[in-house]
Amino acid sequence: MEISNEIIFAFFGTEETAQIEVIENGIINSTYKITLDKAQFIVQNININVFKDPLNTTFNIEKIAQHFLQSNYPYTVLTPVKTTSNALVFEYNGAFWRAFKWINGVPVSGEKTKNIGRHTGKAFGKFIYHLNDFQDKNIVPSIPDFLNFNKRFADFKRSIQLNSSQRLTGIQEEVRFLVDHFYLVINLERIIHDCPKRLIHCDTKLSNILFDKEKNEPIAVIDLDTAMYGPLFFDYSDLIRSFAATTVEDDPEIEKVSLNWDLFSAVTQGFISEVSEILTTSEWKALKEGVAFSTYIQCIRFFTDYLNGDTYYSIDYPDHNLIRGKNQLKLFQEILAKKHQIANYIDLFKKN
Ligand code: GN1
Ligand code: MG
Repeated sequence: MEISNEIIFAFFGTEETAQIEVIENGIINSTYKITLDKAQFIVQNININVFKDPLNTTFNIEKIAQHFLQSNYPYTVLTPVKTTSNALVFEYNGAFWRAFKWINGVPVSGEKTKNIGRHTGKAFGKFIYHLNDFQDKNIVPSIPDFLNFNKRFADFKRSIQLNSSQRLTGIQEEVRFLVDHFYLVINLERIIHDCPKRLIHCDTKLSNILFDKEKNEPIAVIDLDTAMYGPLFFDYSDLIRSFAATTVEDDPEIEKVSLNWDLFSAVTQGFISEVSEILTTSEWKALKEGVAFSTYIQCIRFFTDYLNGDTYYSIDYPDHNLIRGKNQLKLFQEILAKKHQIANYIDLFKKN
């Protein structure tokens, strides 16, 4: 979605000196850096196929920002900037736009290290910890059923039955494996039932943390679109999926995909060190039982989109979702293979 001067004017009352830069982060929204004289901002087009209620999605972020600003949250707060007529979202030609204060940090671009892993785990752990006492009934899930795992599976089954893009023949084996592992969802649902619902991030990947360039430490947790009430283990599981993998989620060299133990242990240590104080017995159990869960769900989501003809995720080439699905399937298998080792490692942090 292309940005135009009208949008910049709506938020800042001027567009004359605006310099526009595209920011590549995420596969759902389109993001721009706007520089006006010396001030910088983020302006974002909200993908309304995914976030069907862009105003409430942004309102959630505003409420979380207010909570953080009033607490001793240690990071810079992602803060929405309103339009000159005091609106959180600006509609223009059927598209929805919003702006944020600029945060002077950078996503990690080089190799993932244990040090970055510890910091990343800590950053997402602190995010949850500092929302421990945040009970706002007005938080509306930005995507209904985002954490409804039975529905994710039902959607997957429907895409198999419909086979609308005639792609099923090529992935029969993968589909069978995933269907055979549905018991994971059933087992997890039982544990989740006993876990408190917390405000979690739901997209805990490295690129959603901005680091201080000089100190190489986190300064902000960003991309709060999917922040909603749900089970804490999901954020941990997604952190493992995205951070502890040996390669990126769309690496076509599937044989390269595995779990890097050093990265796994570093990110786990960082995360648990921040949340252990608030974890319930069921949550400890869910961390162990659910470690491969988000990878399984992500895998199903990529294959569902592939079977549906690529209607959800943006793709760079025709088989992009196929590669993503295969890649995540390999990761899922690798995590499953280390499940006991992982559980033993998590137990090391449990004091009683
Ligand atoms: C999407 O657009 P991005 O990268 O922030 C997706 C996440 C997936 C992720 C996989 C709203 O996030 O759930 O884990 O892609 N966000 C949504 O890269 O579906
Ligand atoms: Mg996201």
